Amino acid sequence: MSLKPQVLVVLGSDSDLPLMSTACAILEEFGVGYSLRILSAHRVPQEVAAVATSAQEENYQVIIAAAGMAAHLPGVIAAYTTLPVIGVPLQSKVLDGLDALYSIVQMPPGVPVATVGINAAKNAALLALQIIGVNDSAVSAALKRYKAAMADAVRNKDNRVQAIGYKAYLQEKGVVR
Ligand code: RP5
Repeated sequence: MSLKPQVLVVLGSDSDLPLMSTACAILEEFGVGYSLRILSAHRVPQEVAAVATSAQEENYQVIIAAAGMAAHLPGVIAAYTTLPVIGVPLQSKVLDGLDALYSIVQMPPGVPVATVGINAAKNAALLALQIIGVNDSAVSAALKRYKAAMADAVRNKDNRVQAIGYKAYLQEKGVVR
């Protein structure tokens, strides 16, 4: 695994950073380098075009682009590059993220954006790692360990609920009914 930035993470605003910091944390956990930029398709369109155009020659493998509201950032980036672009629609107050989801997912034929769920920063980072893992056996092996740990966690929960019943299980988890 390398710390050389392989993932370009672009946010439409610094207000997107608290949520998207989860994606950065996952990339760090896997030891994959990334660059983080705050750029807006509407407020600084020339900079977006320049960054997207040069991303491939700068050796990025994949781009994660997150934005809320009329979220054109991932689609505009995809227009300027053949690198895979993962779009993250972010929740806004008025339309709850559906505005961003529709803006990102409904790309015209020829310019795909791999859209994850609303606010799905974690899945965006994991999908980026899976793309890198196609040609990086260390990242691929780390992803397999990650999935195995997830499966173990579910098995432990299943064993526990079977052992003590749902009432004690909820009590143990601090869920008040
Ligand atoms: C989008 O508009 C950004 O991605 C952000 O989610 C939303 C609001 O931006 P700010 O007004 O907080 O900068 O472009």
